[in-house]
Amino acid sequence: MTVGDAGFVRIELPDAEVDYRGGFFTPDEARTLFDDLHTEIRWERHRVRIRGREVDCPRLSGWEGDEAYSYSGLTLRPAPWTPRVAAIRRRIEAAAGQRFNSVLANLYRDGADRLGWHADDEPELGPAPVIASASFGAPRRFLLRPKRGGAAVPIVLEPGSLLVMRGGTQRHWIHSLPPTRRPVGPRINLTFRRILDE
Ligand SMILES: O=C(O)CCC(=O)C(=O)O
Ligand SMILES: [Mn+2]
Repeated sequence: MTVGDAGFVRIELPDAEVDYRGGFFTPDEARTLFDDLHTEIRWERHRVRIRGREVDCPRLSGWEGDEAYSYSGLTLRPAPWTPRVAAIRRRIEAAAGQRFNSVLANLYRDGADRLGWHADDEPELGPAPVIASASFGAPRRFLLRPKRGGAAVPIVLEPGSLLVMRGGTQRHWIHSLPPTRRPVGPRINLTFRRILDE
């Protein structure tokens, strides 16, 4: 592992660029932001289409941004930026060196809430999407696994941390947020993305 610009640690994975920075937000900021985001985001139970069947997602989600976005067969109409999320976006843009025009927020209410294996590789994100993921609340294990097969690599996403995935990460790897039997409190995650123009 190497510590690079702005305190990011490079997680060395073949054909991927994954950088992690713990303490991107101070513990105080992270606690306050958790409470504010919990109250201010328009949380909904999204439904996705899996093998032709619509099912409830095992978590709550909110979408903010400039453009509509399709995700697992559904088109999401974003809510306007809340001032808090817009301010977080500016800070993350400066650290990641990338502009974002949308964010998917996830609320994992307890250890049963989860997100299955996927890549953020929708065509409208372009060939090498930059995804910046901020975490608040309970720490949870995030897994990355090569698409061609192989062992999963765990990263514990601590509250106040920022994870940035770029380059070939979405093309060559999938990721998930597995459930846990340990008693854990709620966690909020914001994943900033850039939807490219047609
Ligand atoms: O909750 C997380 O850390 C992962 C979120 C994610 O992968 C997504 O929203 O696409
Ligand atoms: Mn994802």
